[in-house]
Amino acid sequence: MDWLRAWMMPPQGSEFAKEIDFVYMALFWMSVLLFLMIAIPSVYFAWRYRYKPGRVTPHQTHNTTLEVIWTVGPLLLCVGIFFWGLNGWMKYSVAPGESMEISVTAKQWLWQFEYPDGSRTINDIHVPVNKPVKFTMTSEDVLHDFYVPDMRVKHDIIPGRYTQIWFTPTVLGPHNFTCAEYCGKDHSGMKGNLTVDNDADFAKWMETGGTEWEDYFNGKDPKKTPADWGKITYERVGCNSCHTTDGTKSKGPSWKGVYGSMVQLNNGTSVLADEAYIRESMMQPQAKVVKGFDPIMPTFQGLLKPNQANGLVAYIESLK
Ligand code: HEC
Ligand SMILES: [Cu+2]
Repeated sequence: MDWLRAWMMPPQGSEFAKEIDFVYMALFWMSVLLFLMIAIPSVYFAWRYRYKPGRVTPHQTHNTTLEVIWTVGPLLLCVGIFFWGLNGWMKYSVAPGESMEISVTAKQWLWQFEYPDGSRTINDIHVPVNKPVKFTMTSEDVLHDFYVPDMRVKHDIIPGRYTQIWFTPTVLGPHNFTCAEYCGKDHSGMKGNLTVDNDADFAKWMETGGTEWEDYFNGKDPKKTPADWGKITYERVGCNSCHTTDGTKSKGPSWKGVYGSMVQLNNGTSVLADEAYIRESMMQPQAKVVKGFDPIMPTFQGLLKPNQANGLVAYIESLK
């Protein structure tokens, strides 16, 4: 009966999909069976005991055996189905600890995603195959609902609250997701694409990150180089409050022309500004202090996601 399932349901893209379809099809066939068990005798009896002049209906009180069977039988069936469903629900509700976490912010009428490394995307999700992924979701405005049919997951998103879903994708390639809670004028356009990648493609995708949200709203090209990410990070985490990129001295030295130059330090020595030096300056700024400046730069150890730190290095490198 696989053809029937395939015809009734979207493709199966996750481990949940198989289990949920199995429960669903079992309930479907039970319903078909019960329907036939009631409908066929009803039609038959209506014909068999139809009105005939002179036919007298015998007096019936009850039949204890029959009544016990048709009460206890369905009762056991329902209790069984309840525990079956509960078991699935428990699994569905609690994500495994090793899940990759993606934050979801829904708003009228688009989806914003943020990855553990700080990459952000709009209406576009990439996940690695066969690894559990957890979505922590909230809304900026009204009720929305995150629905990924192929994965058989769906959950309300509520402003001011966080809800979660998770799944383990098993089928490579594109899958759809959509908003499943009417949320206003463009609700029907609130959808996007989830791509399940193999590990190599996923790593490659993570390196470039996704669409920057602000750019998306300004209608700009979503593809970014690491240096582009560095420029965004420079502004976002506040390096720009002490560093300029045009050669002007601020609270800290300008980044223009630093990369590859010999930097004079306050201890009288000098050092080549290579990638290692730039990284050390971000993570342990007091290790080597530039001559003529106070050691006021805070450490960014633990505050920068890997893709942000890589981006900053690339950005500084690009400022010839
Ligand atoms: C509160 C001000 C302040 C902030 C914010 C700040 N820096 Fe600095 N930074 C300095 C100062 C002052 C120096 C020079 C003294 C020293 O080396 O510690 C410096 C030095 C550096 C150097 C070495 C530059 C050279 O000419 O050799 C690098 C690289 C650097 N910072 C990167 C960063 C990055 C990346 C960020 C943001 C993630 C950042 N800084 C944020 C104040 C700041
Ligand atoms: Cu919506």
